[in-house]
Amino acid sequence: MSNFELYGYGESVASNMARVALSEKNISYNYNLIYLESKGDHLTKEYKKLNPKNLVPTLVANGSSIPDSIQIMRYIDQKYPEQGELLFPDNLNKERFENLLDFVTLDETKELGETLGTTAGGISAQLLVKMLCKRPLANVIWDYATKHSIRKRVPIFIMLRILGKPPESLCKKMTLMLAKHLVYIEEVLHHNKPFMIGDEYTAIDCCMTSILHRVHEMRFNSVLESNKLPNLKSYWKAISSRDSYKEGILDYVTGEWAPEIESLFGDGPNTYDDLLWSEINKLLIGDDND
Ligand SMILES: N[C@@H](CCC(=O)N[C@@H](CS)C(=O)NCC(=O)O)C(=O)O
Repeated sequence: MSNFELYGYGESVASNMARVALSEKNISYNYNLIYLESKGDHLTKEYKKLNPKNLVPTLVANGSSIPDSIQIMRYIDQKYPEQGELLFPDNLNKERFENLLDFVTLDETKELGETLGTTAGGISAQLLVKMLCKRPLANVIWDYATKHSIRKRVPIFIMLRILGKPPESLCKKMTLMLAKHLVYIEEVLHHNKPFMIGDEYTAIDCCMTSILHRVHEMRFNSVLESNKLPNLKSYWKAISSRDSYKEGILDYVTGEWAPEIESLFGDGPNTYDDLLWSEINKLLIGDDND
């Protein structure tokens, strides 16, 4: 029997971050699937007691609840420093580490698109709406208006459900921000070392595994396989071949998204793939001219 209960959703960037970290630390847990937009399990009274923000993931460890992916990583790393990878090594440049970590976390206090972490959430807006549309409008309005703790999200969710798809301007903005942030990551990885911060695998790489999986899942995968971004290509190859990619992400996919992704893109790339590439090309030429 495990002492840990994890509450999460398969196709959730933050849940994937936490599960990759748990896998890297070789920690087993009982898993509780919390459906988000399609069912609203995160809005129940019971779940809110565990996570007052109504977000996933939450780890319950010996009766205490830890309601955030990065807090979960810090907790398990402190509790088991000797087990698996050390996710927060103390021999590194602390400021650089925290800045990069901040750039790759899914921080609900930041604007969508401001960082790579929030952009990973933003590029799946079409799927989020598809999930919301599985429920009657009245239920969505009632649940979000009366139960969601992050008040600023309430009108956004309701508006998206009414519209039935995200505004084109939002999808374009997220695509442009993705281009900018990925070109920055390409530069960060220019150090010719295997991981984001250098030779050590850290919490930043747990977050990056989840983010790049989302990029892949949303059919922007050509950016992860292109020689125009060679550092990103070899980095993705390295992190996606670790056991934690399968154990923390692939093994937990609910399957709710796959048919919707297919209905959006058929067997081709994301509708905004050309926009992504034209922005990346512009940014790369700009870098060459510097
Ligand atoms: N800072 C939090 C962010 C968690 C978060 O935003 N989770 C999303 C899924 S990836 C969520 O629960 N969304 C549900 C909602 O906003 O209603 C963490 O890293 O755990």
